[in-house]
Parts: sequence; structure tokens; C-alpha cells
Amino acid sequence: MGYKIVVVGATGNVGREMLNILAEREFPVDEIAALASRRSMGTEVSFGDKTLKCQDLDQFDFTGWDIALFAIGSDATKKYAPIAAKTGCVVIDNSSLYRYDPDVPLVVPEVNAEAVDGYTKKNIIANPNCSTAQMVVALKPLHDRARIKRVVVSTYQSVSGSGKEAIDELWNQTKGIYVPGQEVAPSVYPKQIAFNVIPHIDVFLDDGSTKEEWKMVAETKKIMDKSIKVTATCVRVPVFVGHSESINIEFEDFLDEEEARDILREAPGILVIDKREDGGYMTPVECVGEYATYISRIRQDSTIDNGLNIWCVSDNLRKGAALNAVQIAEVLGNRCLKKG
Ligand code: 2RA
Repeated sequence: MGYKIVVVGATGNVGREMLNILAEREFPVDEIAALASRRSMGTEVSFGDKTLKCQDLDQFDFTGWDIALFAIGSDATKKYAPIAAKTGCVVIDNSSLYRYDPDVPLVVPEVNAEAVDGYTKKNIIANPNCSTAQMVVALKPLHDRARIKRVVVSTYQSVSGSGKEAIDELWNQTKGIYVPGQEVAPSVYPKQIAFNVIPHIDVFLDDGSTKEEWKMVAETKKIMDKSIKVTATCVRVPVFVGHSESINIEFEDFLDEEEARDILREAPGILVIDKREDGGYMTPVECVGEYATYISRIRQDSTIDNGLNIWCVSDNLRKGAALNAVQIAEVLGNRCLKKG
């Protein structure tokens, strides 16, 4: 006995990865529906070795369906998620709309899987921001051992986090620099992204931080521990897929780098690639298509009593979005929606 699964936003980067990962992980699917906007109706998308024709989200009846993985913007989610949830179909939402709602669990299975049990309040579970997901996977095992006081994180976020248009823009701008006459003006970003970095993701807030940076602070507190102080600088870099993060951690108690490395090696969802030699670390181009959160450059921060620096890399379309959503569905099925 399997589940009746809906993927909403099946033609987008994340929606397509949700379908890929459901198939790769052999999620128990009895029936699957791929939904998209009316203009994408009929578009074919892959589900393992099968091909699905996208159906019109606006016309779809969620009644009798078990789980809907939403990968559409907050505005469309605001309209359709309550409709789906009201039929009894559990919504796992990748947008930011419900992440900060006290009645909606925000879940990274390696960190707070038990929070899934709280889905019944709105029949909705929220997926975290991509840059938060990989970070809390890395922080959780260390926090369990030596309680984290403060985190200072700088992110190096790929353009796929902004969608397909941004991937095209990086490609065309890069070509434009090499092939005269192909100049492509910035459209997704306020400045050139090819051979450049942009210290601005999402909108600016009154305190001078950006909403992307605020998300990392608020979501880490909700998922892990509200006492953890987080300060973030989120930067867009000319990489197609794969987010990287430089994370500085201050603990309540001293944690030796060797012990930290051993803890991370044993932690769920983590692969440690950490040798102090050429190439002894992970880079974003190597993480594409992988499930793991990779940790490298583990070293003491000797400028404070109980400090540690790490480098963290993960596929932002997978652990940062689609994989985490599918893992939530797996936890939901095992803990709450047992079949057969
Ligand atoms: C980004 N985290 O990287 C945001 C949304 N995916 O653009």
C-alpha cells in the first residue's frame, strides 16, 4: 500500500527534483500527479522511467490525495495550499509562506523530525530556506555535544536558488563577456553576476540586513534552539547549483576540532571531506545531484575560547529544497500516515 502524491509546480527546478528524488528513493507511490500553471498544462515531466503530463493546478481536486509537495511561489501557495489542506491532503510547502507560523512545523528531518507530528493544526508542514537547511544539519550534532552560543555565517549561494531565469542569465552574461556583441544586461539581479559576487539576496530590511539573512536567523531558532544567536551575510555567486557556507561557531564549552570531526563523521546526512592538502575539501560543482551536506575545513577558532570554523556545501535544489521535502514526506508516512 502506497500513497497518492501530488507535486505542485512540477515544471520548476525544485518541482522536477522532487519528482526525481521520489523516484530515486522509491517512495511508496500508488498514484502521482504533476501540477503546473495553466500555461504549462500538458508539459511532460519525468518521474523515474515514466513520463507525466502536467495537469492544471487551478482545476485539480486534491480530495483523496495523501500528500502534496508544493514548489511554487508564496502568492500561489497562499491560494492553493489551504484548498489542498482542507481536503485532508497534507501540504509540504517549499515557499517561505508558512515557515514562521507557530501552527506550522518547520522541519529538517536530521534535526527535528518529531516536529512533523504537529502537522495536524493546519495540515501543512514547512520546508526551510535552502541556506538554512544545510547549516542546521551541520550545527545540530555539534550543538548536542557542546551547546552553541553564537553562529556567524557567510553564504556563497548559486544562481539556481533564484530560478531558471537566473541560470540562463549567468550563462548568457558569461558568453556575452567572451563573445562580443552578446552583451546581456542584468535582469534578475541588480548587478552583473558573471565573474562577480552580489552581497544581496531578497529584499533589504530596516536594520540593513536582507530577508535571506533574516530567514537564516529566524529559521535556525525555530528548528533548533531559540537561544542560539545567528548573524548572516548572504552572497550570490556565479555558480549554477550548490550553496557553500563559511560557518564560525562559538560554543558554551570547549570542543576540540578532532572531536568535532568525529561527531560530524557520525552525524546523519553529513559527509566529511576534510584533508589539509590540495583538493582536500568540497566545492559546489562536486555536490550537484548528491544528497549529502558536505563539511570541510574543520578547524579551531583560536581567537575565542570555544570557537570552531567549518566549510559547508550542499546541492541547494536537493537538501536545500526537494530532498528535504521528500524526507519530510517519508517521516510523515512513517510517523503519522501509516499505510497497510
Ligand atoms: C535563494 N534561498 O538562494 C533563496 C531561495 N531559494 O535565492
